[in-house]
Amino acid sequence: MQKRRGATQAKVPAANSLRSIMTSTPFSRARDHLGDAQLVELYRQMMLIRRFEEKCQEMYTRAKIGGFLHLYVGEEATGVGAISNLQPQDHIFTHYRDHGHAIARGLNINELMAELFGKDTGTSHGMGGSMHFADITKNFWGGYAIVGSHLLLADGVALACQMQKTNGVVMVFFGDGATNGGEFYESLNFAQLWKLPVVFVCENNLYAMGTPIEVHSSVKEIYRKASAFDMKAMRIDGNDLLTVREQVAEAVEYARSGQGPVLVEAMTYRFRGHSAQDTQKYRSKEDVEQHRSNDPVLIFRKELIDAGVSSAADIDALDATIDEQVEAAVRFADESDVPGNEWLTDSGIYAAPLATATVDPDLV
Ligand SMILES: Cc1ncc(C[n+]2csc(CCOP(=O)(O)OP(=O)(O)O)c2C)c(N)n1
Repeated sequence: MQKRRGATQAKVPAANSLRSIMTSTPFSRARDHLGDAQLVELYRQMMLIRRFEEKCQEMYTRAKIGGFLHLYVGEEATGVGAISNLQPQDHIFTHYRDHGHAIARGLNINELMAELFGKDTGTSHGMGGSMHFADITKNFWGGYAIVGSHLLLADGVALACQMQKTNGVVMVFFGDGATNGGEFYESLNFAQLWKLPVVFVCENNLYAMGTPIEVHSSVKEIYRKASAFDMKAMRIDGNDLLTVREQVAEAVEYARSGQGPVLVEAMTYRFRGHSAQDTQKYRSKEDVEQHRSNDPVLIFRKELIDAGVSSAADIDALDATIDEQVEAAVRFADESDVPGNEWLTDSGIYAAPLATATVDPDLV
């Protein structure tokens, strides 16, 4: 059988070996800057995402959750570190691997679990599911299943922020595979041309479904793709929470100050399959195990304990609280009702259209 073009090329280095060529934020510096309570809070968010998703996998296996389920396990440091830099007036768009971003933005986990269970109490009344988490009260615009499509929406909201002078920044998350589509180039071009306040965060987990990056992209260092548009870009260790936090802070500040967009390439790895149904024939168990030794949640946990920020007993207690919260979310989802039929006709997709919006003439 003929080999796929590019399949024999050298493997992309793992995130941990890239650490040596990327600036890593010293723990002590971050501690001085953030304080101990904030460090523990960042850990709490990562562990909440981890436990929530492990429970999702279990509930999927028990057929409590249907449809697709794309887990973020292994990539938590990128989402938590990046989103921790945002203000309430800022906006987030993301792709179908959206659980981590939603939790980091503070969406209610009871409502998120109910959304996965297809219940009326879910964030979208159970009609969006795993790939479409959203909460407009938190400027969390979703969860999009069509690869790359939401990058253009991010530009649109950033343009609104710019025109309305809200001082808001838009952060948009996507994978390495999305950077081969036309929407990626359109959105970068437009954002740079109009100096839109967008932080593009590419979560480079080395695979687009079962296709390794060396097979799907002619340029392996995604951040270099920004150079086609003279855009500021950086490649960072996405598994190092404090590095993500510090580097993305710079990107957010740059965008907020009106200097224009930034492309951040965060090197990371997903420990689970592309979706819950993935048999993962495209990578070896040994590869996955090697990356698991660079688990961002466990590494940060150890750093907190070693530095004396928190005792092992206190962290264990925090983990136990998180487990209880996740169990409570499952109970809440289980006991909630499914949406009624009125959703189809009164406010769902067959409802009468909204009144025509008026446009402020000062903005056009
Ligand atoms: C326009 C479009 N083409 C194809 C698909 C099918 N598809 C779903 S996920 C995916 C891979 C995307 O990989 P990547 O952007 O690297 O994100 P990751 O899943 O690794 O987080 C593809 C091709 C899709 N959803 N939308």
